[in-house]
Parts: sequence; C-alpha cells; structure tokens
Amino acid sequence: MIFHVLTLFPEMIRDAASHSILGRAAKAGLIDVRAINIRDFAINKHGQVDDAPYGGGAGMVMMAPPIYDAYVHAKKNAAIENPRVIFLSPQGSVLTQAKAQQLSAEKEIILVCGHYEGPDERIIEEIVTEEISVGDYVLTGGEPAALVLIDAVSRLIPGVLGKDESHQNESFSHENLLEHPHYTRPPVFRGREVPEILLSGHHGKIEEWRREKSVERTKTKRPDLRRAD
Ligand code: 4FN
Repeated sequence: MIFHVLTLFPEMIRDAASHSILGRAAKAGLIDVRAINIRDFAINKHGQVDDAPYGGGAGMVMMAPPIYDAYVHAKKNAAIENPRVIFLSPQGSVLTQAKAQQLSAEKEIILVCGHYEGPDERIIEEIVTEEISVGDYVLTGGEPAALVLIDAVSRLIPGVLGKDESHQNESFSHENLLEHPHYTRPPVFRGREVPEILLSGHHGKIEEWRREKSVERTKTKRPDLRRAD
C-alpha cells in the first residue's frame, strides 16, 4: 500500500516510518510511505507556504496553492486514478479499528497534515474526500496523527506482521476487548507471583481465564469500548 503524505515536516514521517515493523514492511515492499514536502511547492523563493488569515486574527493559515501543487505531484506518481484524500483533522470522525480495517483494503491513499491554524478551507473543498481525527486533544500538527493512521492501517496488511506478532490478531482485539494481563520470567518479582493457572499447563483453562480477564478489564477500565467499533 502506498501512503503519500503531504506535510511541512517530511522527516518526521520518514523517520517514524523507518523503524521496527513499518521499516521492515517498507523493505519488503508491502508498504511505501512517501513524504512530500509542501514547502517544495512554495509560492516564492522565500519558501512561503502560509499567510495571515483574511478577516484578521492571530496565527497563520496554510495557503491553498502549495498544498494543491503537492497533491498534483502525488497524483502524478500515483498508481491509481482517484486515491482517497484524507485530511487529518480534529474535525474528522475519530479513527477506529473498523475504519483502519476498511482503509487497509486500499491500494493507495493521500494524507494531508495541517500546521499552524490549518489549511485554507478551499483546499478541503477542492481535494479532500474525508476527514479523520485520532482523538480529542490539541496537537501541534497533523503529522503524529498521520503516523497513527499509517501504523494502525499498515499492521492489517497481510504479511506486515510476523507470525508471532500477528498472534495478537487471534486474541480478542477484533472483538474490541482489551488484552488480558501478560507475564514472563521471573516467576516471582518483588514478592509478586505469576497467577498459578498460567503455570498449570491446562491450555483450555488458561484460555478461559484470559477471556475472563479480557472481558472484566474492558468492563472496568474502558466500558466505552463495548459500544464503539
Ligand atoms: N490539530 C481541538 C479543537 C480545536 C483545535 C484543535 C487542534 C494541528 C493544524 C489542527 C488534533 C487532534 C487530533 C489531526 C483541537 C488532529 C489534530 C487530530 C490536529 C495544527 C490545525 C491541529 C477540540 C479536538 C481539542 C491543531 C479539540 N487528528 N488544532 O488540535 O491536526 O488528526
């Protein structure tokens, strides 16, 4: 899957996507994260990409032409005709596992990251097909949000997770349940013992215990998860 990311901070995207599972997936050709620097499409030799807001007030607005030209550049190098264009925005609907699943079926998507006060509204009207948020808090820019989306979507692409890593998929996460507690050696840590059942070797009983813990934790820690998807 190809992710074209239109951003003023391409190194943030390239660096974060170069490590661990995403880095390995890129090497294997399963994902391709292409950060496009909006500043390369600045309107003048000073590299200007933002301007004061019409109507006055504090802060700067990202100008439409540089973002549009970066978008045209991304499309020129696109494999498909009309890729979805997602603007990461606090005004979008909040990213869910179901949405990530849906996006993981795409061949290619274009992501737009905001900065300052965000882009000129006309860029949203002209090129954006949907707005997605990663949660309700203030960010300094859309890049961390784009990386969250890339991470959540990439791990669902067949082959991206190794055998061990994809074990997680076979647990209860697809039912929107939290993980049961995990333990590894040593058997006693500062007087705290590993639950006896996990040392019993009764795989049926262990599975039953884990599901119980999973359901119980979801109910007490994240009761909101039961309804969400
Ligand atoms: N954020 C809120 C209300 C008003 C503004 C913000 C805010 C980065 C360009 C957008 C934030 C959160 C989740 C992108 C937040 C996201 C962003 C995201 C984001 C700079 C303008 C801005 C009511 C949510 C607290 C800054 C609420 N998911 N403005 O954060 O891009 O994708």
